[in-house]
Amino acid sequence: MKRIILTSISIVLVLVMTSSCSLFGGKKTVTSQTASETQTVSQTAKGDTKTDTDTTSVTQSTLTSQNAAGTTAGTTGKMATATTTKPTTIKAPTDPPPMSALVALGHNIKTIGATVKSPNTNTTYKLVFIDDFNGTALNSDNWTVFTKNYNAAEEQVNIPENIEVKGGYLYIHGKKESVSRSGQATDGSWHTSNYTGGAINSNGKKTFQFGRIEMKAKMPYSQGMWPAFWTMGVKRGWPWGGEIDIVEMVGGNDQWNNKNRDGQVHSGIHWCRPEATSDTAYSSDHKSTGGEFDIPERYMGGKLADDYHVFGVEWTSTSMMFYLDDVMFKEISITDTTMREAFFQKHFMIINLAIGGSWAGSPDSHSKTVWPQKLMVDWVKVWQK
Ligand SMILES: [Ca+2]
Repeated sequence: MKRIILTSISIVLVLVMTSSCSLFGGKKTVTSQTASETQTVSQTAKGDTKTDTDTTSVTQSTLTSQNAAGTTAGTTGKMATATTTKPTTIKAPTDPPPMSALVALGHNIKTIGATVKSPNTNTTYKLVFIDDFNGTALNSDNWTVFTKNYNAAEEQVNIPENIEVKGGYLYIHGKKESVSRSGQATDGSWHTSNYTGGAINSNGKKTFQFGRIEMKAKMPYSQGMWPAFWTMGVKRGWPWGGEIDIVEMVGGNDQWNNKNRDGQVHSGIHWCRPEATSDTAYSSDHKSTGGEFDIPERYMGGKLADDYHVFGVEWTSTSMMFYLDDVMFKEISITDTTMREAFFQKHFMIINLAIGGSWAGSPDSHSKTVWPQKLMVDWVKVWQK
């Protein structure tokens, strides 16, 4: 939801506000080193209160994922059998991450041509792209540093100095600086800010149509952070070319009393019909849909920033399946004729850390912002048939 312009922001806000409470919509059994434990969790959201008993069985060093049936509205039911088991709180962050926590579906595979089998479609996919962010600089064969703001509502200035590759990770830093800088957005508008973020994209370098596109990363957190891993089509500008938001997160709280957004993933798509003119493409012809996923730890104060996660989309000729750590939480059909251009062309990837804006809210606006912040990416992978 990056290239939204002011006239379409309300659509996004309505989407966010009316989204269903997918509380505990998914479940993971995270294996670690401790014994079984039972935990009772109470939660309140959008008027609903429910109590769940959390029973976690622990085995050795594997991670399995399931979705609880019936809790993910709008999906088409490729979920595993529902159970009442939910995960224990994921362990406190370690840096670098414990690879044993993510062993499913080729998370450790780094060899081009190696295969995995999708749990969503049973399709066998080959690894066709990986950037493991080794070395000491961004690989310019894959990425370009982008210094404009994709959305004019973003408050930060994107600077190259905030893009860092070190120790096998890409860092995109988010800072509050002592000096004010000038920055420009893609719509040509200028702004000044003490906040700095960063962005990279693979436009003209690495582009893909269909497959599984994944990022393993640790999110930033707190008010105003707006990290995202997303794509846009190469053939036409936005929104004709389409947008796939593999993951977005807006940190802190918001004005609708939505607490601890640091534990909530947003995914979705934007598009318009190919025949739309520029008079309507950004307004009445702009379409978007998506879904949210709350990590179970959200209601115990847990954040995406507490650990590394794999954020991905499986993009086929008929649907987009969004998943977190291999748990699919939202499937969107792309068979609608208005989508025949947007999602049937190659897309390039974008990783960025924006700050502020109408959706995220300004730093310190609804809760305290913690500085500095960073989006920390272990790898990006693309798998295709
Ligand atoms: Ca890495």
